[in-house]
Amino acid sequence: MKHSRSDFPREFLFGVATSSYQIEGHRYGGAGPTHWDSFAATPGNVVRAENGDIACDHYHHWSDDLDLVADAGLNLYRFSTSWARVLPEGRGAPNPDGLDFYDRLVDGMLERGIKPAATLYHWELPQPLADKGGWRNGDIPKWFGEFTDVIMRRIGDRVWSAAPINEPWCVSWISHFQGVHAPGLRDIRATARAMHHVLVAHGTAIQAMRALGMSNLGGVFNFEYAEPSDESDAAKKAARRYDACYNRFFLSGVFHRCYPDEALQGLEPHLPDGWQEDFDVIAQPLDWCGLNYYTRKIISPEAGPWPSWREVDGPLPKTAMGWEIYPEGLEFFLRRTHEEYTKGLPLHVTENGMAAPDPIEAGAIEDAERIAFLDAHLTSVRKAIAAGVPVEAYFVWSLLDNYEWALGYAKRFGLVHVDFHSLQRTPKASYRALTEALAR
Ligand code: PNW
Repeated sequence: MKHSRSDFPREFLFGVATSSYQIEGHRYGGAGPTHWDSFAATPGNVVRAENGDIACDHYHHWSDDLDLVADAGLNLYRFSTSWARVLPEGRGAPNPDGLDFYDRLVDGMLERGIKPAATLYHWELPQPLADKGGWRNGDIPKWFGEFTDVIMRRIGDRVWSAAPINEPWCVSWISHFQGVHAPGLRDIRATARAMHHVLVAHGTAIQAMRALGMSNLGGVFNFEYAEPSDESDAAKKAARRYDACYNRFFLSGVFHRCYPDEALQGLEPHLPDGWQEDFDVIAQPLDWCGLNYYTRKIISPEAGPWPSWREVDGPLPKTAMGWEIYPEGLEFFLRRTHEEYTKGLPLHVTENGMAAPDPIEAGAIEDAERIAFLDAHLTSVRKAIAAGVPVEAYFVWSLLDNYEWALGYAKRFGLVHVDFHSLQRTPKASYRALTEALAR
C-alpha cells in the first residue's frame, strides 16, 4: 500500500468490521428466527435464495477469525450482536448460549489486544417482532431498549465503543421503500415510520447504555454522494432531495433536533403523531459519530410521485457491486459532518471497502484493485485530518467474504477469502498489504 501507519496521527486506530448475520451461522447456538430468514426464503428476494444459516460459521471459527484480526496488527474489531441470538423471541427469556458467545468473543478480543467495537443491531430483526410490524411499530424503541439492557449488562463493561443501529437509512429506506432488504416493503408510509422509529430506538438504546454507566457511545450512519445528472435546476434539486433523505435526515434528527425540509415534503404526512416531541430522546449526546462510505450516485429528476428521482449510470470505474469508485466523497462527508453536525466530536470511518471477483488461483488471491481502493480512500481520510477534521479510526469492510444480503455469497468484500464449502479462510493480497502497512 501507498500509506503506512506512520502517515497517520499516533493515536489513530485501524480496524475491520463484520456483522452477526453475515458471518456467524444463524442456525447454530439457539438463535431464534429473524425477518432475514423469512425474506430469503421467499423466492425472488435473494440471489439463489441464500441465507445466513451457515455463512462463514464464525460461531465455531471465532477464535481463528480473531487471530486474523490480531495478526494483521489491527487495533479494533467492529462486530454486531444478534438480537435473536440473545433473545430468541425478541423479548423475554435470554438464550444463555447467545450471551456466552458474545462474552467469549469480547474476552477473545481483549486477550489478543483488540478493542471491541460493538454494534447492537445490524439488520436481523427477531421474527416475532417483525410479525408485530417491526420498525413500523411505535413500540420498537421500547423493545430495543430491553435488548440493549440485556446484552450490555453482559458485555458492556468490556467493549471499547458501542453504537445502537448500523445504518438507519438501510434499516428504513432500502427495506421499506425500495423493498430490496427485509421486510421487502415498497410503502412510503412504512418508510417514514421506520425512519423515525429507528432514531427513537437509537436514542432509547443510548439512554439504556448510559444508565449502565457505559461511555464511548456513538451512531453509525451511511452516506452516498449525490451527483446531479446534469446542470439543470431540476437535476440539482433532485440530487438535493436524495441527499436530504439519504444523508441528512438521520444526522439532522440526532444533531439538529429536526428533519430537513426537502425530506419532510414527502414524509411529513406519514410520520407518527407527536413525532416533534421525540427529539428529546433522539438527540442524546454522543461521544463519536461513525460514517460508512462506499460510493456516489448520479441522480436524475423523474416525473411521478415524490421523491421523483431516479439513479442513472455513471462514468467512473465500478466495483463488483456496480458501485462507482469515488474516494473524494469520503473526504466531503467527513468535512461536512464535522462542520455542520458534529463539531469537534471524534469521527470514525466505520465501514469502507469494495466487492471484487477475487478468484482463487494457485491458492492465492491477487486483489490489487482492493489495495488501490483502500489507498485512495485513506488519502481522503488523510486530507480530512489535514483540514482539521478529528478522524480517529478507520475500519475496512470486511474481514471475511460473507453474506452480502440480497446478493447472497457471490459478492466478496473480504480481506480474507472464504471458501463457502470447506469454510477455509485464505488471506488475500490486500490482507498482506494492510498488515505490512500497519507495521510501518
Ligand atoms: C453496508 N445500498 O450496507 C452494510 O453495513 C454491510 O452490511 C454491507 O455488507 C456493506 O455495506 C456492503 O454492501 C449497505 O444499496 C448496503 O445503498 C447497501 C447499500 C448501502 C449500504
